[in-house]
Amino acid sequence: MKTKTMLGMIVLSGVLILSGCNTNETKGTNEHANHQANQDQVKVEEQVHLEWSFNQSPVANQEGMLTIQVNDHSGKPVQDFKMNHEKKMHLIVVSEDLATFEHIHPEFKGQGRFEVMVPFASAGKYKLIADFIPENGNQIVQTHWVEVQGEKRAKQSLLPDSNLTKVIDGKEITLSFDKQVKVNEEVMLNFQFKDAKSKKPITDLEPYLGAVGHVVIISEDTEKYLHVHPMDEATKGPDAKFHTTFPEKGIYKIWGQFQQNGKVFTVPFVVKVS
Ligand SMILES: [Cu+2]
Repeated sequence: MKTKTMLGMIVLSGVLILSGCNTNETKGTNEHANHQANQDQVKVEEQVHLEWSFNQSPVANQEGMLTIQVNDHSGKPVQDFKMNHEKKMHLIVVSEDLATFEHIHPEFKGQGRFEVMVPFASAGKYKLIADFIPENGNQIVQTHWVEVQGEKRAKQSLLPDSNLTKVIDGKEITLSFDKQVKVNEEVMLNFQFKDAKSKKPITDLEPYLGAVGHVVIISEDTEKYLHVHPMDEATKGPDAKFHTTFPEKGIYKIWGQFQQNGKVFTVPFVVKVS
């Protein structure tokens, strides 16, 4: 009975809003055209129950093996999952203060079971966000909190960036919007890439998980999760454009993930939505 109650709580806490061009059945320009229709479908329903377990209680600086068991509402394992951007499950791991971010891919072992090693840099609370599509269902997002023991670090406060240009791995990345960012209004995010030294536009971005980039956006309270895919998945730069709609006012952290020369890089931004 206790397990049942806990599962129920996990299901409830998994009710997140997904918006933006973030669904997966459509590609490229169609993605945007279907945006409205898809948005209704991705409301998380009680299609599945997730059981989250670690092989040992998680400790900072030690990788723990996480198992996620996905069962249907009658308790039977979900037999298969749709490929979604080259993976059957995407797992985002963020610290409570959003200072750390991991995007990893649990391996499907059959019988509804996924396994992955999860790294935790320090002690504290982490939110795990699983994003997947059962073979006969719609996209599902469910979340789970985990308390990590061991060495602590100071909590970082989330402050909006005054400058939306960052330098990562020798690349200068600027985030801009096509208009003022307001709640419930679709906005276009443009990531522009230059070589940090020569200032030359970067035009050799490589596909990462089947698209030029992936953008994950999480609200300050970690309750809102947006996974956004590009409008033109095939572009190589210097611009990568994404559409999204922020569902509530407040501060959000945005992580853009891109690839060049075989290496994935992650660029974080913090913005305020009024
Ligand atoms: Cu992923």
